[in-house]
Amino acid sequence: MIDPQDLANRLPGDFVLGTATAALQIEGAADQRGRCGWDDFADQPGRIVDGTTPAVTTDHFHRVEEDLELMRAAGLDGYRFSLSWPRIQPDGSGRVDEAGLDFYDRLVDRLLELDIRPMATLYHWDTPLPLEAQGGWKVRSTAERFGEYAALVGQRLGDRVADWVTINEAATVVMNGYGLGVHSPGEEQLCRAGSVARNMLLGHGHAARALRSVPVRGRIGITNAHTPVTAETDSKKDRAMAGLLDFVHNRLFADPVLLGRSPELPKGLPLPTQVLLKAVSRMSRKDLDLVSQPLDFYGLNYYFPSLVAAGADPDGMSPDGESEAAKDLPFRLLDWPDIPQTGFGWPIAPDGLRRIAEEMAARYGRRLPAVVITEGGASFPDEPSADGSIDDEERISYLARHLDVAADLATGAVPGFDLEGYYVWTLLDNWEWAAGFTQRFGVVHVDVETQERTPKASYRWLTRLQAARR
Ligand code: IFM
Repeated sequence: MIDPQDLANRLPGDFVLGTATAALQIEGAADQRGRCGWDDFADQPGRIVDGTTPAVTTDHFHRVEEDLELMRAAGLDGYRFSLSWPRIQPDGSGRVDEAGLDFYDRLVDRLLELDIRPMATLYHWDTPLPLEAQGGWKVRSTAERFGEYAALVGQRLGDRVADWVTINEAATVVMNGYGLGVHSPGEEQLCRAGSVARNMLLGHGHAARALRSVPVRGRIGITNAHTPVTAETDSKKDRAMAGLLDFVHNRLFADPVLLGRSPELPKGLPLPTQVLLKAVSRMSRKDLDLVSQPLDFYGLNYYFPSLVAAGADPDGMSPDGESEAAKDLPFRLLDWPDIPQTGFGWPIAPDGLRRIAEEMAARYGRRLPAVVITEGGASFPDEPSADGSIDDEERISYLARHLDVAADLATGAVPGFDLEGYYVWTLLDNWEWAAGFTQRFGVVHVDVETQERTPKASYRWLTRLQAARR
């Protein structure tokens, strides 16, 4: 077990250690915001494993002071939260709900009072329902609406938010939401993947430009989830499919944003796959200029590495659930032999983080700005013991081992990859999208019946680590 004191000695003094959350996963108070695509999705029978909805979740909207106190008491340096677009702009355009904006205004003020660095994500998957009804990210106009929303939020919070993330994990939205249908809006249209990705890239571009022109005082970045990809065998087919997954997760968004050019399709892809990615592989110069404005930091979410083989899973299993469309994918993901897994079945492999750092430094060189790990964490079936305590040793080990690699990356282990911080996913056991409350990622347990918060052993470990750093 890694000693918190040892880790504390190795993390630079200005390294930001915080927790990350997303509005729809914790806020609740659905009666005080507009509806979003996920509200409709969750209302459809069978979509969410345990039948729960985002209506109440952890009721953070009403318990924000209690949750801030948890952060303060742990001595956390930063807090990454997302702004609920439908709480601020219920129709996704035009009218602003001032009460919604007030909530975030107060949140930012309180964070600053507590000396916790505020990082605000503009879009963490809660597309306002009226926009979703008009085509969501399938249509270019959503990108423009997103830019307008970014501008109005920037005007209100731009003097105090330290870091802005435009979009969180666009690849997950493209694949799970529009391609495989296991997330909102539940569409199984893999053929749309290229145009949805292009529109989300444009959304990022419009938002970054809007924030710059306000101008906001904080730094601007984007967050993508990256996974190092390994082919099961050295066969041509397996290698081509590893290239495809690498393209989707590691380059589809990062290449246009950081290099200002369309990502090059890997060699050996079957023709239908090339066709469906056409929209993004042939973006116009004007679009690429919008998308590739210089960023102040790059947000990296790292959870696990991927092992890939050619050929669809005959049962239609995608990593995030069953999907008819997954039977049309030209690849499937495999379990890693001999690597322990989280509750979600994700392999626990801190070395994958080092590999991603090496790959990114090699590919982007000087175009890679400072990096912040905007999410990392693990779900485990934590159950309170008889005395009410929750001893989540596996999560402590997960965090310690990943922070150990982070400490190396923050001190020059991979030249060109300058790591500035790590945000633990997540503070509270939250509503884990299609998994509802069946996957618990929090360092604080939440009883969803009573809303009682119980810090787990991992929360106390983080507290000790932060105390040791001071
Ligand atoms: O809960 C999600 C989060 O919303 C996006 N990144 C991955 C997390 C764990 O699945």
